[in-house]
Amino acid sequence: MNATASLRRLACLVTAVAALFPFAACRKPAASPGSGVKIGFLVKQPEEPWFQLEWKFADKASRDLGFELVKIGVPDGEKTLAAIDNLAAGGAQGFIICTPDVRLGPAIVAKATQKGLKLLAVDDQFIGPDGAFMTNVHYLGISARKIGESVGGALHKEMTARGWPVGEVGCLVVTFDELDTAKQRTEGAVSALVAAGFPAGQVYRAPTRTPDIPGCFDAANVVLTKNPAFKYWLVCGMNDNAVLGAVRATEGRGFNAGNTIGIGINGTDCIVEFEKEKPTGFFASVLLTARVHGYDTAAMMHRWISEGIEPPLDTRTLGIMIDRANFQQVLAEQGVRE
Ligand code: FCA
Repeated sequence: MNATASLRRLACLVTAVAALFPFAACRKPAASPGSGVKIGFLVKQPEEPWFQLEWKFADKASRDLGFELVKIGVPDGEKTLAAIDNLAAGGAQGFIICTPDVRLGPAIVAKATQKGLKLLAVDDQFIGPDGAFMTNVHYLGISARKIGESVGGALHKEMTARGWPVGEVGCLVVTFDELDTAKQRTEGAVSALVAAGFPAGQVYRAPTRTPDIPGCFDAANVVLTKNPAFKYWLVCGMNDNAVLGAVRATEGRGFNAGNTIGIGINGTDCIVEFEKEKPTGFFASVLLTARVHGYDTAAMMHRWISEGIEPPLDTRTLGIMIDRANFQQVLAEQGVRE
């Protein structure tokens, strides 16, 4: 058989296979830039590297799939509702949001419904007027408790490897219980730590007023002042910023990488810390999947708008532990860093 004949045979085969899958053959092409699909991506803390990375991946989805992405920082309720109005006025068909306050859920849903916008909550799940999760709102978040447990387990493992005398070790947990994903993380960390044998009476919770480095620094300082006897500290919290704030507080009292083990969550807000020449008490972090939270949510919304395919109601993601030894390789593998 010559080349032309085999090409012809191949073409017949492709046509026959396509006939078996009519939906595949007829699938709408991805929306082109001129397709008019416009999607908002609203985040509560645009200054946090985690959210910048979500946006970066959402931008990539908009380029790959050919839609317009509108990124808006929404630090409070007023800005959130105004942003949704603006999106609707600008012709958007849907938006993804990490809300500044989960109790805004009902107001956000009402506004989205009124304006005919599709809605997907990311990271922080809406709470309804009855205090329960709004499980009818599409949501993609992390498996918070499991991730927290991995932090607690890793803290215990590292403390044991270093041979620290347990009686001289305190555990500082920066909490932010008004946000359930934060509470699940810190409770998961404490329960795994205690299950591994760490004394529950040596765990100190430091409730922060604001989920940023200065707030967590202040909260941690209160605990450190009240408990000056410990020679070693384990540190955890809802995310990298919580642990960074607490580690800075331990440093203020003369602690360092030799007697502090801090493990964060996000894996994105601690890169600068890992790049410092001298190790600090910030020992490791769970790198979350910003690609899934940014790219996949945007792609889900795009598919929903352009093809009518609804995303799953509830999606949960996991993470990978990174430290100074492996962060460069893992960040490259995960597409966070080239
Ligand atoms: C929350 C936190 C963020 C990030 C995200 C997955 O929104 O505030 O830092 O951890 O969950």
